[in-house]
Amino acid sequence: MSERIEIIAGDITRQNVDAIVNAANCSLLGGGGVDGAIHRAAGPELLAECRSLNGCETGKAKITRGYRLPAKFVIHTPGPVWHGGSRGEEALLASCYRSCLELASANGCRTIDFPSISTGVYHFPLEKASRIAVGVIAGYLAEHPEIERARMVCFDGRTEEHYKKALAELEVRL
Ligand code: AR6
Repeated sequence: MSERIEIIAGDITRQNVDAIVNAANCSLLGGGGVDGAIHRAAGPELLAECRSLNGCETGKAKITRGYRLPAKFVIHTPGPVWHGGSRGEEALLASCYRSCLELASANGCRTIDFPSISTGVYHFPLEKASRIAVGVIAGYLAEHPEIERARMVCFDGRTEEHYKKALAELEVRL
């Protein structure tokens, strides 16, 4: 299934896919980083729909329309803040990816793009985060042929390199 996973460099707000994922916070009412970029590009209707959702727990996900984005849907997931690893951060990050993929399947999405959840302001170590992300995505795709392609859209070169390495290591193990 790993040929259905791609790592690309780019801006997730520009991607023409069924769903993009937003690395949100529990309020779902916007913020900085990729969250701010998605809200700016989608327009105020996105915030209006998010207000009706009553927030979201860390590790879970909620879906909205994409409004002015090329993507049809936005799947919002609050990642864990990194506190050193003793507060269940790894399991919570895995749960973010899984919850987003489940929502994508439930809503008929065949293509989904992820940002690097939690590795910005939330300071999750990139090496660990990239292994978790590609591991969960590969496992899910193996069981779910309805998802044709999942991509990690990396905003900087360091992030892209880590995800490419994690995917290459996974392919060696498969
Ligand atoms: N496209 C793709 N990736 C992006 C983009 C973009 N347009 N912009 C930034 N990134 P962060 P977090 C990358 O901090 O760590 C927000 O305020 C960025 O370079 O956006 O999960 C929320 O409201 C990094 O690699 O998300 C929360 O409060 C990755 O996206 C909090 O930040 C994630 O960085 C969530 O923190």
